[in-house]
Amino acid sequence: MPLLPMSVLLNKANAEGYAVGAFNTNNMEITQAIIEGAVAERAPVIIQCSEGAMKYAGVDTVVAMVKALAENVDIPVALHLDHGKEFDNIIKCIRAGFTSVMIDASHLPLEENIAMTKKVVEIAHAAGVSVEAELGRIAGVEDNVSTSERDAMLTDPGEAERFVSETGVDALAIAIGTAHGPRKFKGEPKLEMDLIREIKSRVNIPLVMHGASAVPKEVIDKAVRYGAEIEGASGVPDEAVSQAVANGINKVNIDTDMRLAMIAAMREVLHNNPKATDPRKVLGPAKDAIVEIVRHKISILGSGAKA
Ligand code: TD3
Ligand code: ZN
Repeated sequence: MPLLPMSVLLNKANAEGYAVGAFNTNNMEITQAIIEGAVAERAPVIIQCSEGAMKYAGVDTVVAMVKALAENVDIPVALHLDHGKEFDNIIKCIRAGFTSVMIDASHLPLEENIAMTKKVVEIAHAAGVSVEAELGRIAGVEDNVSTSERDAMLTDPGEAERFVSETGVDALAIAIGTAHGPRKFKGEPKLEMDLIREIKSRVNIPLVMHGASAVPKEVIDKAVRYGAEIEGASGVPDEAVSQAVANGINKVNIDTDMRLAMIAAMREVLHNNPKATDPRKVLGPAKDAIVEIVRHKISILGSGAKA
């Protein structure tokens, strides 16, 4: 199928009460794995690309690759820019054929976030491209936030209501206590489930959960067994993601789990096959490991058999 605007996938998910998986890519094997996993589950899927991935792979390469793979399958696929911070990058993606962009101006004061988001919505919508924006702050890998800092970062429901009505965004990323990367919580995982409900009751548009990787113990153990050094690993348990979806999340972002699965598989193959000289012998199993992650996530999100 040709690529679809992300709002087509998310509005259906919102109406039917499930979430679409949004998986980050930056090369061919990852993209193939995302599509393969989604096809196996008959699930709509979002392939997303960060500004870092644009730089790594080249925006035209990403578009050509995703289009070629999506056109050969019969599930709905959208191509989305993840955490767009530079206005230039957003325009580049729209021109290159992305069907959705995220404007992440969450680091700016509310008024500036609204103004910037409004501007992107006007341009993107004129091109038939969907827009996701972010309100509240989702911690980064290296951020070491205290409890009071964490609470200050959470999305305010009143602000969310105003933000959505003034900007006209198609989807809103909210801060509910997650963080990006493989070290999300210092102690027990703590997510604001009631906050999701509260925001949803006020805006009723598709809500987005960032930092949703589970950082599975078996994947970490395997990576470590073959030489990786990963300290303080912690992620969002599967049940918490399912509950977030039940409370109103319709898009769930996953990157770290795929990275970890890929690295663990590559380390295992290289360790067990010191004589291997064919990169496909390493990248093939890495791809298969990502397919497993994608399929498992889809089963948690409820998007299987929805294509
Ligand atoms: O926006 N993303 C993907 C990029 C984050 C860098 O890893 C997410 O929200 C995914 O978060 P996670 O939990 O996979 O790190
Ligand atoms: Zn994110």
